[in-house]
Amino acid sequence: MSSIKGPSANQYDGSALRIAIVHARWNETVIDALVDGAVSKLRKCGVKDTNIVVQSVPGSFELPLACSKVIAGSRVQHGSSAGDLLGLNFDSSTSPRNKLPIVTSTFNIAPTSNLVPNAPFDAVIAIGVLIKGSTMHFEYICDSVSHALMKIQVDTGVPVIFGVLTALTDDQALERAGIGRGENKGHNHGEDWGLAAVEMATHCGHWA
Ligand code: DLZ
Repeated sequence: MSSIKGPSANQYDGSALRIAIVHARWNETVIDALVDGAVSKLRKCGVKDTNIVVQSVPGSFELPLACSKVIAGSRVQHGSSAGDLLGLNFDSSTSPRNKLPIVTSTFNIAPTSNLVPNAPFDAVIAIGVLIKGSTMHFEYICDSVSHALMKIQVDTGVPVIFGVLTALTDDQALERAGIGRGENKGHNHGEDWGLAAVEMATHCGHWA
């Protein structure tokens, strides 16, 4: 019997949406697959490449601050470069995206040209991969990051999609990025996060 888990597949039109992806760089192979999955689903939903901004941070612990700055930075006035406005030294050259054909051919990740002040993001996808080690580090980061990301979306009203894998083993992480080592490659959860971003961004403004 096939699995009953997962969301039902509604289709949304993302052609008018602007979405940011903020990802950690720890566990890069898995991150790369998840970010690819999210970007490809955004595109399938019609989100334009110029309206997809990808930023990276060192680790998952840095995701909440970066998401919060990305949301705030896209709402401030014209006049400065986005990097200045964000107060973060984002550098797209450090993103794993740069190593993939998707980036070098068509995907515009340049943060300062893409982050248009006064063009707020309709949703942010926070992507990280936490894999349990031998200390309590994993538990502390999982707990603080999930609470902080929830608080940002509730406080700002901008949907923040929880794209943080909290895996007990390397294999769990690989399978949830669709690149499992066994016969079953698993499912790429990045695709679900892309779809969730478009759905939340589409509906969010209409619930008030
Ligand atoms: C330090 C650390 C460790 C041990 N493991 C991970 C991990 O599995 N996934 C991840 O995204 N980040 C990890 N980090 C880095 C922290 O998130 C953070 O970047 C550092 O503690 C600096 O604040």
